[in-house]
Amino acid sequence: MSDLLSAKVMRSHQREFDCKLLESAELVTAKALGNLLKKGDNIVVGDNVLLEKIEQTGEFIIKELLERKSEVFRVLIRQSKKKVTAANIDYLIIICSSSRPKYVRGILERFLVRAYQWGIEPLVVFNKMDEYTGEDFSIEYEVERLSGLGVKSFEISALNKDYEPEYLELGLKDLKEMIQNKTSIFVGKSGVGKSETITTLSDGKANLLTKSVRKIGKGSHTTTWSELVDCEDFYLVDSPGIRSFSLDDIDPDDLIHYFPDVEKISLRCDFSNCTHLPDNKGCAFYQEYDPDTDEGLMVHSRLESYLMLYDELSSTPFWEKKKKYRS
Ligand SMILES: Nc1nc2c(ncn2[C@@H]2O[C@H](COP(=O)(O)OP(=O)(O)OP(=O)(O)O)[C@@H](O)[C@H]2O)c(=O)[nH]1
Ligand SMILES: [Mg+2]
Ligand SMILES: [Zn+2]
Repeated sequence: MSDLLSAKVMRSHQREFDCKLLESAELVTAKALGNLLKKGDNIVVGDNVLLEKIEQTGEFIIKELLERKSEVFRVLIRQSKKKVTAANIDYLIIICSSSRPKYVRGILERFLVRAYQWGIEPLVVFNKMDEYTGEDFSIEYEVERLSGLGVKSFEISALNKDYEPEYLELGLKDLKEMIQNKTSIFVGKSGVGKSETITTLSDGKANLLTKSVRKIGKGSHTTTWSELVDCEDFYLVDSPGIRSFSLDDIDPDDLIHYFPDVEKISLRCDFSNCTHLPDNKGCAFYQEYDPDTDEGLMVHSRLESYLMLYDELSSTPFWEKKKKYRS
């Protein structure tokens, strides 16, 4: 048997994968053997694999899927298993628009839940700053709120590379520096500028991969739903696979673990079954944080997001969903 080659999965089709050989940076198409696919999760973009080259035919076969350091996934409640859409992601880049479409804090909060669930560090990008007026929301308040969670925010204009941050310290250059040698996945509402930002960050390289893969790859590429954009010094994913903002695959009782700041305070409530409503006795949120102070306001606004999502997830009890899907 010939030596195995280390490679990274750049695009996935049904059973064929465009892989980049790590040593030569050459792009090749590789097949996965049936038993590898059946054993566990599918092979997804970002996966690190070992390939064997069949000398007679020149074909590449994926022999081994290497351990993942992170996974982007949803839970398939019916089958009680995870559906992974990307692997080995370092940053979840949540793009918000500062003009149109309007900034919606609720969407940001949902993606933060995913970041904590997946164990991937979130970075928040306020794009379209060239059109920011301050009428719809205060970016300074949002940034302060995020920094209270330990989340970094960047202020950019994907269309105008020379835009300098006015309200924040961090801009496009800082974002680019941050993602060097890392793999980042972009999420956000349609129209916020994910593709535009990827194009800007990649300095036009975003299109190179598509062209070269088309040349090498076989058959139609219309089934492609996710790809890793090779920017030489870093990788970016613009994934249509996670466009849904719904969190309904999360057990409401697990939700608090994905609000680490809320969870920390809730441990100080007098009763372990405290529901953190204003008339609850001994609730740490009302005893310790006055909403009339700056800090209190932020704590209560995070609590509000948590309670709203908890209600939403509880409206169809998790076990009901499970039963419904099972029958
Ligand atoms: N003024 C301004 N417009 C921008 C900026 N970034 C993106 N746009 C425009 O906003 C529109 C949407 O940008 P896209 O990059 O396609 O948005 P997207 O998030 O990829 O949207 P989907 O692919 O639908 O999810 C395009 O017309 C962009 O040119 C910006 O910084 N400033
Ligand atoms: Mg797009
Ligand atoms: Zn409480």
